[in-house]
Amino acid sequence: MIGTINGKKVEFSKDQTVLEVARANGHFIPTLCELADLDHTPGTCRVCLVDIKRRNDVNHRIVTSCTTPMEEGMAVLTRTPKVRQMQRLQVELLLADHNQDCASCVRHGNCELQDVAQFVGLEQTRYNYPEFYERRTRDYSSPSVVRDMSKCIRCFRCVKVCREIQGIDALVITQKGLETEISVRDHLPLNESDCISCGQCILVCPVGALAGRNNIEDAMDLIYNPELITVVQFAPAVRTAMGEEFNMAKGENVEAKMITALKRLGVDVVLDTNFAADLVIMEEGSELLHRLKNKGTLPMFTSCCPGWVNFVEKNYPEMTPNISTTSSPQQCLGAMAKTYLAEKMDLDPDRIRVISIMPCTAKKGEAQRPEFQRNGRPDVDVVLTTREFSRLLKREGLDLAKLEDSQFDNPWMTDYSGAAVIFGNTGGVMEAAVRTVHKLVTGNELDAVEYTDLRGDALRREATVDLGPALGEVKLAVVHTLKEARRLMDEIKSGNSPYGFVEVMACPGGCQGGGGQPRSKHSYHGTARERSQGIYNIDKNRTIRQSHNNPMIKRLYADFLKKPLGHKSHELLHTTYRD
Ligand code: HC0
Ligand code: SF4
Repeated sequence: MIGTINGKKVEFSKDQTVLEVARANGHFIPTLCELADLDHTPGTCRVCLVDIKRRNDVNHRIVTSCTTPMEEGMAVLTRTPKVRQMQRLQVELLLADHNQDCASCVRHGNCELQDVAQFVGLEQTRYNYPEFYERRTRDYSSPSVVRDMSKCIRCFRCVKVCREIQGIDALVITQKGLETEISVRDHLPLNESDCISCGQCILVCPVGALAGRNNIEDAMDLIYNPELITVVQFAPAVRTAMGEEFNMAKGENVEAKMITALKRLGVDVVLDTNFAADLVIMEEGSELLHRLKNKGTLPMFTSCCPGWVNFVEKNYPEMTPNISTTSSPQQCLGAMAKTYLAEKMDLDPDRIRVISIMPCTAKKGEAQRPEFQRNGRPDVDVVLTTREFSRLLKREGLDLAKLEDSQFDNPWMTDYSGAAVIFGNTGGVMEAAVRTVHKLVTGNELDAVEYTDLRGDALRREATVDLGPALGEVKLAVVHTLKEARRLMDEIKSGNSPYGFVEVMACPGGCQGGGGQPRSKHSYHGTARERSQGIYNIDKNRTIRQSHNNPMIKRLYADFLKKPLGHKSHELLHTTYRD
């Protein structure tokens, strides 16, 4: 089919909207509710206005381009004075009911409403009605996610993500007309609701209505306190996403520049969560074998994703014994820093504070769990997301892209295998576990290191691993998104599940798609492929690719832990989740 946009001929197929055809042909139309790759019925923000004239029309009319199908012979104009004036008015109306305290907003400089206000040439807002927005809910109950509905523009993207991608459905639309609000189901505070803190809603929020909890000041208080020894760890998936905040190539590994940045900030010890991922494989792999040999609770679930753990506790409490007792790498690293590292470096454990940089909002809640406090102190003191750490660097005047490279210089807890870094992708924990479990059982390394059946985008992947005559074949499943996890759990509950070991990551794509990662403004997970490939490339280039071959892990066991599942491991690296 053929029509025109701004006088230029365009070809399109039936069922395409004016917005889609315009976008495909390089004509920019602003939007605040529509989001590419989110299957979402838009039409609420009304800023995507265009002028159209159908084939048999006499007059032009102004319509929303996201809801109007492109038709044969249709002439579309996107930038007429009338269109610009109406778009400007629409943005003014949105701002009238929007908290205009932009200077202190977490999205300042990165807000889609600001972008659109600039695009339509708004120089002054004529309307501002605090009596409307001030009475809207501000909810600071969750350790991970802050809801400030005084900034909400009711685009409904968050409702869609929580319902359709995660299958949680914690967010609902309440009231009507001017009173419309996005609420938490049953008007509960977020921390008492079904929300599992994954932060996916934050990734799609165009404004500052949904944000990660801000712990930058808490981290600075620790780093700039001369009495304290600050230890910072960063997660596998942070290093291939953080460059996006500094205009670096998508998927580029910025680990070496992050080390420099942390040193410049005055951090005392820089460690790598990857080291602890290798440690987790030793413990969790041994735990799986123990469960298989002793007819323990199966299938065993991975425990490293705190959104998933929250989900099991809230929805399937009877299955918490299926969750591996091995703590997540974040928590294991904290526990080791305050014991093993303190011993090796002759540091006073009471003066050590651990800060994590994570791609995940739920990790903030994980660090605060009572299970992970020892002698009244948490193993991990403060968690920053990738976005928060980027903001911290920017406000300290550090441009990651311009920093020189540094190497880890701590000799105890920094080395990592390729198996550890792939934890950041969906399927990575399972693949890393298979590499080690195979060796533990058979004494031989796997012929092919890369277990490709476990890779990919499918919401569920399966594989079978042969663990020899004594244990036989074990069926493995890898799942991402909680909607798919719920399906799997219902199968297990009804006795229709063949699996022995299951990895679940709450966020699409695993941690690389975590709710604390940089946003892609015009799509939901726009850089997932590059981030994920970046992670697999790091694995490919590591000399050591199995957790059990990491020399620093070998030394940790020789000098301190003695053996996996030993007494010290149980005390420091294992936990029981409560129902
Ligand atoms: Fe992950 Fe992790 S892999 S959960 O996604 O297991 O957040 O990157 O740090 O803890 O290692 C997140 C990422 C981690 C943990 C690790 C695990
Ligand atoms: Fe839903 Fe996740 Fe947002 Fe909670 S954090 S409201 S579970 S999308």
